Amino acid sequence: MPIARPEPQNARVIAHVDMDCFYVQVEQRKNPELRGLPTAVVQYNSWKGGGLIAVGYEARKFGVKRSMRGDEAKRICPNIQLIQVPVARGKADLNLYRNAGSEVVSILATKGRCERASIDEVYLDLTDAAEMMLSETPPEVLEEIDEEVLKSHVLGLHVEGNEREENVKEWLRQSDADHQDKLLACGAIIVEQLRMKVLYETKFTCSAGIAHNKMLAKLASAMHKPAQQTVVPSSSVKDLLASLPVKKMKQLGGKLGSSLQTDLGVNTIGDLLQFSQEKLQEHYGVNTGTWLWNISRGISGDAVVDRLLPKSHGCGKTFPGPQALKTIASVENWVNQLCDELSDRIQSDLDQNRRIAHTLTLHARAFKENDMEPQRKFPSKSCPLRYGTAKIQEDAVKLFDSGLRDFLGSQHIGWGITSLSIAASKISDLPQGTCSILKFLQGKIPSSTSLSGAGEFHNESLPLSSTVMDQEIKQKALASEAASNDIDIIFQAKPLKRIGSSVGKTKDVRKSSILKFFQSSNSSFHTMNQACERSSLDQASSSSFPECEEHSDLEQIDEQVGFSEDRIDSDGHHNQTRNGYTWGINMENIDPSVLDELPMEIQREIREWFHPPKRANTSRKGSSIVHYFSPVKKG
Ligand code: DCP
Repeated sequence: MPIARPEPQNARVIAHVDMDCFYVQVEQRKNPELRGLPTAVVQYNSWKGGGLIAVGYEARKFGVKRSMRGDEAKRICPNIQLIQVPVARGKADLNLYRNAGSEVVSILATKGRCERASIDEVYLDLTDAAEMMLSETPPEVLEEIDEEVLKSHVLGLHVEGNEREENVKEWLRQSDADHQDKLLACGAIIVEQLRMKVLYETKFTCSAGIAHNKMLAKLASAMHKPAQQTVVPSSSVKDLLASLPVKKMKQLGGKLGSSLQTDLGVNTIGDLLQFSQEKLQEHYGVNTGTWLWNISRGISGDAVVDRLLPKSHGCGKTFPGPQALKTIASVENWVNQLCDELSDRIQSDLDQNRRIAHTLTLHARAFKENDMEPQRKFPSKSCPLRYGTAKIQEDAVKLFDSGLRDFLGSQHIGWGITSLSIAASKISDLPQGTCSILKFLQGKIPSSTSLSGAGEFHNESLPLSSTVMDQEIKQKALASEAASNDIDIIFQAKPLKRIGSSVGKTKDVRKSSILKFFQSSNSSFHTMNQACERSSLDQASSSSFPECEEHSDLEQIDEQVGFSEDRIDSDGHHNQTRNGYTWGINMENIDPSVLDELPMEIQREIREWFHPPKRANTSRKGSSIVHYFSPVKKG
């Protein structure tokens, strides 16, 4: 659903930068002999020459389009060079293109807030840079303006033939323009500089739109391609939208756009102007109605989100027609391959960017054979993500099994899978300090002891259903899952012991920062451990099942992963208890240099353990954590 957001009060300068025929450019850079030749990149599946996924501009002149297959493209452009997308694990491998996109992003991100919107497009908020230019070196004082900036298209500016560049120059330098237009002029100069830098450093061309909001910038970037830029002054917005077909607007390509056409007779965005806000709200609800009213006037307050890295990682494969997968074995084979790729990607995200993903989701498209009822959708299923290829594969297969059970219900009929995809989402930064302390611990704790500790938390296996009856078990398992992923890795040198619920004083752990830290960093410890001890942990957790959920319940699942109690027992040991399990911590021998590597809030909390506020019946005898934290003392 679109969300209506009002424009902020002060004018912004937003750019949308989109690479030109991106995969083709990447292939041409790899093989410069292709430069200047009509070129297209085709899918892995080579049926009828393979489906075209990227078409170079030289080939477009012959009428070659993305919807064509290689054979058809060859018919209308016999010299076309068809390059097959790189292949790995039996499917397209997009890493070459992803990495090329990252090169571009790192250049674009130097001038302002940068949001990577897809593999080859980026939004930039250049407001600060434009304001600064306007106050320090406004275009009107510039002796010269780069020729490339003068090639900009300024919507609403009447330009003819040879005077075009002169007119653009005049527009850029007009001293009597309003502040908004002056900012856009600065934006145009900044974006051109960035585009030139991208070209110089990566050899890629890109096109851009420069406007006061994301919606208008995106519309504009596609207006003049390749290697050009388009500016949208406020005075041109009405004309731009008046003739824009509704389906061209982002979020209106689907059902909502169709409804506007059939139910309201609206064909262009400009047609929406005839409806009052109330009328639109009556038809589409308050939020969507307001959004429609706003966009018809070029109003869109969406912020450029600071994001250089993808929000999630996903990989999928389609199995059209006769290729549909009809046995569990064939599905497992593909799930395993997809998981293999996903695992590599989240691992390199972790290694390169120190980010961890928390949720694993499996989507599929399926059909039932001879099913007379209307086809049900195959439900998407999710579970907490455990790092390590084998675990991801194991969990994904279980998600599939669960989805298939729901899909088939009580029917015993044949089925087929026409597409499979898995995704790792809920990605967050690894907290500072986590890496080094875990490396330290890795070096100190023999893997065999880690097994004993982890094992105690992992022997509850779960049914995959998510019935209410299972809630309690589910909570335990999720907690257990979190424990195996997080804390028991740190405190695992000794087996966790069970203590009675009456031991010690209790406090609500939801208020505890260290527990919040452990909770929010969820699988990070597990992850780091994994890098060194994959196999031992696999063994340790082999009996645990992921609890899976329909996709819509992701939020709920994350909330359920938590701790139940946090205790100081009567011997002065700090005990963390979850679902009846606890471990004892005595702090007196913790090496302070190790503490320095923990996040500040955790350091504070642990230091408080060193010097706890006076309380009755607490002492600090009976160390156990010393074995895990101190590099010098053993046993
Ligand atoms: N892509 C794909 N399958 C699609 C659409 C696109 O694999 N159905 C890939 C190939 C494209 C890249 O994504 O090169 C970027 O897609 P764009 O829609 O931005 O198109 P191009 O960059 O190829 O061309 P243009 O210059 O028109 O933006």
